[in-house]
Amino acid sequence: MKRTWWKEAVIYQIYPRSFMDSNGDGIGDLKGITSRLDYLKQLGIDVIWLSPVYQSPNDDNGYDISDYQAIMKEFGTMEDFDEMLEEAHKRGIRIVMDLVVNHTSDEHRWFVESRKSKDNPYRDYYIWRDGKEDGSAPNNWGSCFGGSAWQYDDATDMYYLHLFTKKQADLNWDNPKVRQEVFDMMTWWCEKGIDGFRMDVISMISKTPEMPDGEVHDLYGDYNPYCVNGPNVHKYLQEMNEKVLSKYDIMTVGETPGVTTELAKQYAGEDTHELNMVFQFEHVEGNGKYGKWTDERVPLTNLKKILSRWQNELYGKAWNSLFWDNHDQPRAVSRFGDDRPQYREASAKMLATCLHMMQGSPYIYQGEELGMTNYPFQSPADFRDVESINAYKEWVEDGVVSHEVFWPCLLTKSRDNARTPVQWDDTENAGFTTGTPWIAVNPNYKEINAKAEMEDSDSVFHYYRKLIALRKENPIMVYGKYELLLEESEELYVYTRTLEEEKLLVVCSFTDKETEFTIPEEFAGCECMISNTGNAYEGGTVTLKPYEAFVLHKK
Ligand code: TEU
Ligand code: CA
Repeated sequence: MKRTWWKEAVIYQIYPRSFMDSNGDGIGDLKGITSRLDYLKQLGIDVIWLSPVYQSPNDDNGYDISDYQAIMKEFGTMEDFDEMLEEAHKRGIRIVMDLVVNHTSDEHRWFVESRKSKDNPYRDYYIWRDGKEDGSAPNNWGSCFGGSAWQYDDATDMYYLHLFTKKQADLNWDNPKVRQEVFDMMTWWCEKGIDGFRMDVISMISKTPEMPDGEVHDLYGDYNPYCVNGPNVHKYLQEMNEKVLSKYDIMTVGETPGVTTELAKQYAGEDTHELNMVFQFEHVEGNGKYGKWTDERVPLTNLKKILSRWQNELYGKAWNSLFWDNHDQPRAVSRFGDDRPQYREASAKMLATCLHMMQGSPYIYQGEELGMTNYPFQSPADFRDVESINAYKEWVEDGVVSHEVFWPCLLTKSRDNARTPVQWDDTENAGFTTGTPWIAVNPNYKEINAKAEMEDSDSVFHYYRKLIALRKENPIMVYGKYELLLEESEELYVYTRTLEEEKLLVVCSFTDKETEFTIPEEFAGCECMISNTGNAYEGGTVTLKPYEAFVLHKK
């Protein structure tokens, strides 16, 4: 397996709107990020993945871009960006940009032109179709954020495709001019000195031209078989690699909903010349009752099965990303751990251990390193996210399910859980802003905040710092081969990593009960690399505390 810097890197995701506000308007911004680079340096991360900072009308918080070469006014200026990049580089931190090119905002210059007339030079930049004979949408596809995936447009009496909101029009990647525009824009950013791209829904850029009706699972027809991993996606990524990516020493990660391990070997294969790594979603989706909405947990055995399959099948062939949460997911500790006060810290550290010891590049979502939790939403008016707002309307207000049934699902899975401001200290608004925050601050900021955790050597923050530092000293964490033990256990996630003579035993308890565990013979007397309890074990059968985690190192 080739050794590369991006396999060894730990990546920290910043959702700028909620990270740090520098000017009191309640919205996080670039100067805010620059002011916290020393914090990130102390944590020890190598790379920042910056969620979109481009000009945008913010229908989907920047994932609807109206100018790829301008900075969103609320976030600052291009000078602020350059300063942030320079200051990050000074500290040895790289910056990876979010590249959202499956769609643009309907306010992007290309779309403004495209919708004007059927013979506009930009017409074919987007996906236009005639309605059915009765005037209804071209097919039954539903958009990811509710409603039809087609929007009727008066000017030319045709529909355009939007897999996300109607202000996010899908680009037509089959048009070579579109590809060239995107590649030129990417080159422009690379020349500026950025360090890579996280590519939004890149598995969805190539659509099956026929576009038949999809199977109806819940409210609308499913576009997935016709839009995800479409016919030309690999061809287009290879072209992008040849024309742009291969010219720079950058990191690329494809956000690839619907990717399988087989396909990952193509998207992110060692020698396939597409991307460096993928984000796969199997462990964070799939058990929804109403579309993605559910309040149920995935059983640990399922989680292990999924993660282990990814570990084993990609080994030596392709590279994966590791994550428990991001800006689209609930908070890790609330979802996979236990956010009750007596268990929050232990379970947050346990989850970190479990993830960072696996093979792949670990991603930390802002606030995860503090063990930040889901938000206690009280009413639908608390939500800011277009997905949550639309879902409530479509499922509850339109009478599909009752408020009582749907509400716990929204609470559990709303993306806004991840989007409340980072809790910096115990002053008003958690030190995020001196103004009124655009989304409420979690009321638990007096207990959970960066300042308090930096002062406490036993905090979740310092545990993450230690894990990140260990990765730098122990190539086995990056390159060792994974093997799952105790497949059937619903309480314990135990695995080993092996690199030549060296071996790690990773033991993680996912339960609030004490559990018995027998340390395999070969690890008896081995050094403890990290532990969230401070317990030291010689070997034999031991009683683990709730959410205990430790790693033994055989050299
Ligand atoms: O998300 C795409 C994606 O995979 C969605 O299906 C995601 O699961 C969604 O948030 C459903 O809960 C990316 C971005 O990460 C997301 O923030 C954007 O809203 C979306 O693309 C459109 O650009
Ligand atoms: Ca601001």
